[in-house]
Amino acid sequence: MENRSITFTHALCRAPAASVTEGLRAVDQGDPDPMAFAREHAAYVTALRATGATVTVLPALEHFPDSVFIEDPALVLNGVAIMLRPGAPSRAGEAAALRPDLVRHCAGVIDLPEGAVDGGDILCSDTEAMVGLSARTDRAGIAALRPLVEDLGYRLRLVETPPEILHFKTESSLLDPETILATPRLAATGCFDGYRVIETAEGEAAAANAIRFNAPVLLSAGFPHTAERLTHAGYEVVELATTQAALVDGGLSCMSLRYAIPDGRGAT
Ligand code: CIR
Repeated sequence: MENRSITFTHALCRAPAASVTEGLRAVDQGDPDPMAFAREHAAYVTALRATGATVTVLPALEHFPDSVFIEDPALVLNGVAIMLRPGAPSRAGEAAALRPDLVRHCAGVIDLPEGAVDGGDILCSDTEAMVGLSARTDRAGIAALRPLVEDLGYRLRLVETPPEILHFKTESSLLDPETILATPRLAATGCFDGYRVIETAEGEAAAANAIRFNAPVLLSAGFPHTAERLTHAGYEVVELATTQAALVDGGLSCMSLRYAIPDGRGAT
């Protein structure tokens, strides 16, 4: 079976703030422990670096409890950053706070002019960006994003994030250019028609927020049946603890902006 690798040269992460205890969540199962969060985050950064990528960890932003989830305020395509407009009021300022870093790291920076879009609602393949309408991402934002994405050589396809799911990528991830890992309920919407879909195992929906980062698939620990499915399909699986991020509705994809810069520009 072909498992074409996706090559990322860089990732940007943000250290979790002590204020992550005030992070947004749909259901309160207790606050994350900042020290434990920092340990899990450090292991995550180590796993990204182990693939050979240059990983920059930006300093924590105490004013923004959810800022460790750096995927939400920006999208990087072809080395160009699009500053998004996070849909939660407490997160709206994260894009402006991140912008100077992306000016330093990326070939260009473009601002989404209107609407609301969270990066967690954008799943990119080699050719298209699937953008999920959700409580955080609205039609005005998707309409404003479309020409920006198309100018960078991608199609934009509007999809629906089912109402009970925070972000489209809470329940899906790209494993290779043709294959998506998704929960059965998201796959059942038909939005992945044309892709090969590997479904998470029963009771393991939270495993869907994985990332293919160069050779390995990084998967949250504690989902043995989904791990087995991926291994059986030929993927190298690296399991990482995400117990603290999960308490504030986060997972593996949310904690990095992953991109490729072929000539090493921005390699700091
Ligand atoms: C939030 O509700 O915005 C954060 N507590 C979790 C964000 C997770 N981000 C993501 O799925 N891309």
